[in-house]
Amino acid sequence: MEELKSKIAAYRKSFEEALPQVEDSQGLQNLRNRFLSRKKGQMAHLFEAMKVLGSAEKPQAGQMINAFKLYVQDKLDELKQELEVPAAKHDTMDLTLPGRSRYWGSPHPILHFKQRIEQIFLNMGFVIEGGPEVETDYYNFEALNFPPHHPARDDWDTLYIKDDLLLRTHTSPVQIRVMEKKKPPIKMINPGKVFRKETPDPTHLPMFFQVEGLVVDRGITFAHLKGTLEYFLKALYHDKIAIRFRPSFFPFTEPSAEVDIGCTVCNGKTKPCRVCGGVGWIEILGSGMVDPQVLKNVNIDPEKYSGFAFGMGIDRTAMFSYEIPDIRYFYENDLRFIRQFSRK
Ligand code: 2NL
Repeated sequence: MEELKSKIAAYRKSFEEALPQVEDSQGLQNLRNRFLSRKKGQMAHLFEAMKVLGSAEKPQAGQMINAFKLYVQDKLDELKQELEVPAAKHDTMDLTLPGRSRYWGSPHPILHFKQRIEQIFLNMGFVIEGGPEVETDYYNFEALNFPPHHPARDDWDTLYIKDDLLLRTHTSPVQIRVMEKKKPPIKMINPGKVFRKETPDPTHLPMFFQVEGLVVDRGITFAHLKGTLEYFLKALYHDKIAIRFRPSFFPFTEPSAEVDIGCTVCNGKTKPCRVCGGVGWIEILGSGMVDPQVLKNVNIDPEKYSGFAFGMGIDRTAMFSYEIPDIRYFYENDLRFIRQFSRK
């Protein structure tokens, strides 16, 4: 019995020495044969040696040899897997396949559209300005010639913080602030957030983006307004886009005009068009010659200087351009929506 025990210990030791030397499946097979071969293996040898023991000792001896055998089998199976896995991986990996592309992130569609607009005006020599989102009644309404009881001043439309403090309802106060500080020539645009008291629906949100522009200098006429806006719209869409000017009214411009472009989807040819409703035209900009009273309010002499201004909704125009049916999609942060605008 003692002899058997020391044999098992010696075999175990030689197995443990041999195991880390195995480098490939051939080496593994050799080791397996050396220990587990039915006839000549070390295990067969041990079972042979057991035969000489008395019947009282046999069960314990059998247990010891079996435990050793299981141990050897386990270790060999383990090593077999280790040797096989990398080989299998190599066999199934198709090195000619293109790599998996990674998503790099992209500008939000509103930001992207805003940057396209900015670039067109930068190319025409405009500068980009900005200003506060919390404004006073004076900059948001008074300086812009809104009469005291104009409906826009109603707190039905405007989000008031205090009596004289409100969230700007348009970006125009920035132009007033710029005209107060810098004297003509002024050639600027100012994009930014504006706020209105609205219940969210497919075309309204209490916060959205606008971009406004202002040019003030000696001798600025409606022809400059028309040429600039036509150039801008042709750059934003394409040279052949139809453009029309319609008379309109704003408290801060006189005369005023709204600008429409021909529907880029149906061009007025299909009656119920999902973009223009079959009208054929889309209202895209408001504009006009700066009212002389507004110039006086910022101490610019309207006898010497004149100017034109315009404004447009960024969200609204992006919705139309990308055919997005609901403004709320822009702000839900659903990546399935956002990633459609990624520049791959
Ligand atoms: C629209 C129309 C407009 C202006 C904005 C403006 C600003 C100053 C003086 C005169 Cl300081 N005008 N801005 C002028 C005409 C139209 O916006 O539909 N916006 C979304």
